[in-house]
Amino acid sequence: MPWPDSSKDEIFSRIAAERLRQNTTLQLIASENFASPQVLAATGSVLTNKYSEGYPGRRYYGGNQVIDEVEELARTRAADLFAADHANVQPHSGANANMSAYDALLEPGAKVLGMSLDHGGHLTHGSPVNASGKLYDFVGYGVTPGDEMLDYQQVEELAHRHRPRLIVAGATAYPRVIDPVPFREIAESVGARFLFDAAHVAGLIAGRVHPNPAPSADVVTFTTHKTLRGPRGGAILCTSELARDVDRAVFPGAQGGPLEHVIAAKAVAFAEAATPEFSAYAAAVVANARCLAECLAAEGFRLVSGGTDNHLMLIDLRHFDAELTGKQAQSSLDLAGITLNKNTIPNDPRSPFVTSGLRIGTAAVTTAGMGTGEMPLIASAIGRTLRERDNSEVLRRIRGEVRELCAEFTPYS
Ligand code: DSN
Repeated sequence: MPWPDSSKDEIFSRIAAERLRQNTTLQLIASENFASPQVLAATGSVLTNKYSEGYPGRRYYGGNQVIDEVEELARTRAADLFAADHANVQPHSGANANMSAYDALLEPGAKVLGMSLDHGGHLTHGSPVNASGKLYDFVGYGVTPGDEMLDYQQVEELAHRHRPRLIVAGATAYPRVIDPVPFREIAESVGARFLFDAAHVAGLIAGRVHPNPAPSADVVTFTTHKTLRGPRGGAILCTSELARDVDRAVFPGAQGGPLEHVIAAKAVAFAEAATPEFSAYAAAVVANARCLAECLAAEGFRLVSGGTDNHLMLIDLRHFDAELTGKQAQSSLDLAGITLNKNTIPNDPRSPFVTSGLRIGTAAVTTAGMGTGEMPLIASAIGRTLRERDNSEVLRRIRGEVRELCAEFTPYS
């Protein structure tokens, strides 16, 4: 076959450079992970060539016999993994999954409760700069001013005051368990639907270390690439009653041709997540997060809510150094080979581009094989980097230590 010779395309040297970066620096972004070689193989397969608008058995193009089997496997595995009636595995992302779920459940202008972005929610939970906030009338709830735990009482009060059509639970920067049961009860008490956005904790739910929202929620949305450790993408679970509306909202409502190579990779990840090894992994992610949080507290950092029950923690930097912003801290840590992200903390006086906080997650380093023996080393490296951030010699030394640590725990050797 006379393929063009693009093997020397500089893109491939950039991919090699990114692999080297992932192998030799600490990946602590709470929404990232390392997908398995099998997930990567499926994502890079010939399934990328196929158009398959529609659903298994009801496609707009021919030649979908194999694709139908792949997508059927993916949706059956997803539904089984979370004990849900129905799964739609076509959303290209978590944001797409949420917008399609809203479209299935709501009329434009409908009142919705969601967690405020600055308290740990997500853009698609009604931020005014996002389509969710423009199309629907979101009211935000948050964490308590005292213990910084999710304020279920506020959710209940707001639900009774505003009588929303939908209550959304779930977060991107909240370090505690979100209990679906009180949300279900509050939603029922006001006749609202209940959507649980499990984007961050899907792997912890699959691994049975966090409560499964599927039996309580009308709809569960999630991403497949965070703690679940699959390819980049989204998915929706729902009751049988809502299956048709959800499917129609994804296609033709929001998307065209599904990415069947990614759906195949999702199927691989769902099967991997159903194993006892994955449950052990999920438990290790949480144990590592708890250990890292304790070690960071010992370094002088204040943790929002005092710790963590999941895969992530939020540091309030003001306690450590009143002058240090999240933006500066992220840059200094990057120089030391420690990759994480600045993040607003509840009631942050600084803007989302500057912030007073850092978000740190343990999903990727746990996949790489690190355990509670390595967490004190990571906490120490973070503490020393931020204390000595103006000393390039110290940062260079820490960069060397990080490289040595990562050499023992290489995800893609
Ligand atoms: N960007 C994701 C995160 O980092 O949590 C949410 O969409």
